[in-house]
Amino acid sequence: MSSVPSVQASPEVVVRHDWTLPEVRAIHDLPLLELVYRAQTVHRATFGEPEVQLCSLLSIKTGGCPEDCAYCPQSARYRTGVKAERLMETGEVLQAAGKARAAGATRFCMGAAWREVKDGPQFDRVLSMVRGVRALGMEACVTLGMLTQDQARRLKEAGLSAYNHNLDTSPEFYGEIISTRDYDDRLRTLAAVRAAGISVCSGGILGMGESVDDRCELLRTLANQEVHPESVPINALVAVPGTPLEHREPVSPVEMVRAIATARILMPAAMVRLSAGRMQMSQEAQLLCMMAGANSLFFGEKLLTTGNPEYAADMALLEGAGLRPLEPKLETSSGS
Ligand code: SAM
Ligand code: DTB
Ligand code: SF4
Repeated sequence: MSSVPSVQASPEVVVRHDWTLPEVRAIHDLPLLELVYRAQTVHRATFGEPEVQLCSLLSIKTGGCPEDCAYCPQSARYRTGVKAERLMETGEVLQAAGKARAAGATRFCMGAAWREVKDGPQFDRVLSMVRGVRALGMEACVTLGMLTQDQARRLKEAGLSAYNHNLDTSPEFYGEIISTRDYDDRLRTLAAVRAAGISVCSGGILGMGESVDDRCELLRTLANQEVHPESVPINALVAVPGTPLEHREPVSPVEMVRAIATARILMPAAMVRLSAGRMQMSQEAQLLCMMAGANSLFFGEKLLTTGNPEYAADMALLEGAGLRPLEPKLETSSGS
């Protein structure tokens, strides 16, 4: 089943779910300007005039996580200076959501440093946050770790638009980065989200020491899902002191552009989000990512625990490039 019935007729736009690694690699390795041109052609055929969705991110439960994800400042196993905090109160979260909306956000994403969701008062509180964000007229996305089918159903009932759960990298490289869960756990949660009728947000991180084939395998795994993810965040590693990856070399902007363009070509209708790592990128590099098909940003001075460009700088960047922020659309709870 395809998620882009309306664009199938355009010859540039190919919607497939059976990509091979050599095919993906051939796209990824195209001469750069040819790659960007093809990605931009697919982008325009699918979305028309370029628009950028502004998303706001809030860490509703910070730090103290039992998992050992080597990139993550919130794992309790590393000394990163991130303190473990309790789950925020619903009122505080909705206040932040209201501010984000006033600043132009149309999607509010809430992250919790949990391995998995446990039923009980904390999950009930997250459900009330989701209901509150939806009542403000924004898309609501949460990322809470692993989920059961029943928890996914309850999130759907609360009106959740999307669930973020990144595959992060290829199945082959995954074990080098995380040992406390495996790739199939990730895929099972994504299947539960899909089965509950919630939009899937799943992407990855560049710059962890993975090969180009690992990046292509990640994108191939996402694109070969029975239904493409509606949202694909592409993060550049933020190398946080105290994590095992603190000394990784920053990924080059051209590598970000190649991954984004490949994601756009493989998953024409997905929102491709230029996510973590923008502090390390020039404005020109970010614009090149948008030319290559990125159509969403997290704005606001903080991601979950690390920094992000200043609001005024982002607005100037978009305005200078003539990129319109996506208008809030009145939608049902069935998602983005
Ligand atoms: N605990 C939940 C989970 O892991 O699914 C949700 C929160 S977790 C922080 C969300 C995502 O943030 C991770 O899957 C990872 O892709 C991204 N992330 C975390 N730390 C990062 C870093 N230092 N640089 C780039 N992305 C990062
Ligand atoms: C995603 O792919 N990137 C966002 C969001 N999904 C939750 C998180 C980025 C986190 C970067 C590290 C931090 O700020 O702690
Ligand atoms: Fe925990 Fe998520 Fe960070 Fe992994 S990425 S340590 S699961 S908060």
